[in-house]
Amino acid sequence: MLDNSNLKKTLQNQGFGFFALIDPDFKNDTILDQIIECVNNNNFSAALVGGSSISDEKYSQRLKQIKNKLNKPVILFPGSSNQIDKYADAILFTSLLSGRNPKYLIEEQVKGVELIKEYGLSVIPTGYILLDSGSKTAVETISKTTPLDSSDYKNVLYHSLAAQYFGMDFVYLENGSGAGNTIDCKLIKYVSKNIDIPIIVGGGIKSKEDILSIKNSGANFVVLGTLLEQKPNSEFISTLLS
Ligand code: 1GP
Repeated sequence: MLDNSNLKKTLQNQGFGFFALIDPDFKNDTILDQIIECVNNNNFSAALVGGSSISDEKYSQRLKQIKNKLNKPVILFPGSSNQIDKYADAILFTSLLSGRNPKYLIEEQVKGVELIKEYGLSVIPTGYILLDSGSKTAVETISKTTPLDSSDYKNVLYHSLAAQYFGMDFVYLENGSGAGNTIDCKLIKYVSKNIDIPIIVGGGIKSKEDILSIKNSGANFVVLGTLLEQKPNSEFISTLLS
């Protein structure tokens, strides 16, 4: 169990680990308990909780369920300032640096700070970088931003360095939830060799091979979302994470 009082530092110094992504939306209602159990029973450092959009009014109720039952830190990963909630330990305070939409670069963040302060959430500043995975993802559609061309290594690095120079604690290279493929490992290696802050990688991870390649490329955290929803089975996930 991680020490919540210094979650950010603990995660930064972890070397390599896993984040479970839990989307607290209506679509996961019937499997939410299974997902929570799976996260509890496996080697996840924390759960990222949030979604691009929530289709009903039960977001906070589900978050409470997650917070009460999960024996790991709950880190909000909000799609907008509306998803800031008290049933969490921390928040991945992201800015969508790959995009040029002020709403996701700074406006939603400014809207969110009052509640973040009121709830005393631990803040983890993170540069969020959406990469082109070959097909349109929810983040792209909702944020109305263009992902970075993942073959332009220098541009991806420069965005990652911007996150570092802003003083952010992590850079999150995102291929989009449910992406057909994972991020090019040569790109991860190139970025990791040239920045000093830890890298979170997510989007389209489906197998142990994917995880090992991403780990060997120098990433610090791998995010599993869709896979957990498709197979919320502790044994399966345990084989994957071991
Ligand atoms: C999305 O990177 C995460 O923000 C997880 O992606 O759902 O494809 O695992 P998947």
